[in-house]
Amino acid sequence: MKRIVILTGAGVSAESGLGTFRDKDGLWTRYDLSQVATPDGFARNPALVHDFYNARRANAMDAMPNAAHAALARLQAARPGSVTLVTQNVDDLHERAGAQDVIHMHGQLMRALCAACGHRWDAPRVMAVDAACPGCGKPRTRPDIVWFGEIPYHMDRILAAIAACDLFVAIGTSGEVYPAAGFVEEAAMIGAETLEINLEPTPVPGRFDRVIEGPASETVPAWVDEVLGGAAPVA
Ligand code: BV8
Repeated sequence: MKRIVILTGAGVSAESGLGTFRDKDGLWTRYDLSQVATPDGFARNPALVHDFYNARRANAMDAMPNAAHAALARLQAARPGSVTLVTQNVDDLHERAGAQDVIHMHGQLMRALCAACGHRWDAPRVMAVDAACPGCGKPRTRPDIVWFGEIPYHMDRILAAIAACDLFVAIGTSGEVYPAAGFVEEAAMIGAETLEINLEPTPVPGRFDRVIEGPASETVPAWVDEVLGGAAPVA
């Protein structure tokens, strides 16, 4: 049984209506990343950061998983214990499509974190700057999101899964943010096959053994059918 590690990015949620970051009208073209996705930005203007994440949380809550999310959940269910699903996304669409044990390396919109005591809890739909932490009572709440300059979550677990995998698949990610962008090299180094599924190939030619181009809601279900059904290769 092939051990598969899958890394998803914003492209897998694009067809659910959630914006990507670096596409033409992406989030980073409308917001200054340093103001809303860094610890300094939060220290300088926590209200702006909460507004940014409150808007994205509402979008995510109102969005529906798409066929790509459903196909990945189907693959996991068909291959229990053989599929590790890592996501850079902070939405919960993988879970709402039925995926289990999703590894959110950049945190989750639906979780809150206390900057004073480290307590975590389910985030309300709208978070406020002066909301008290349910743990310590201090008004230091923040979204449980990994910002630029912060250490991504679950790195040991992710690197261990990559070190033991037969196939690494990157779906809907521009491969510009590290350390996630370096996972494909880690996989290639231990001799795993590498596959990219993206609307258009990322700019580094030859970074992946194989590339399947097209919208995730079409290419991911077709790829999962190929893996499960032994259907003819998609591309
Ligand atoms: C860290 C939360 C130390 C916020 C995010 C070298 C080594 C280590 C670090 C660095 C390094 N060089 C630079 C750094 C620092 C920095 C970094 O990488 N900067 C970049 C900008 C150069 N990294 C960090 O600060 C990280 N921390 O390094 O700590 C360390 C070092 C080593 C080991 C451990 C610790 C922390 C990074 C996390 C930042 N937080 N998110 C939030 O979400 O609000 S990152 C942010 O970018 C999102 O999480 C997002 O998921 C992520 C990646 O973006 P993508 O998901 O790829 O989205 P993007 O828009 O870029 O691309 C969309 C893709 O989808 C495109 O390819 C498009 O073609 C495709 N697509 C579109 N539509 C579809 C589609 N595909 C299929 N179907 C479609 N329909």
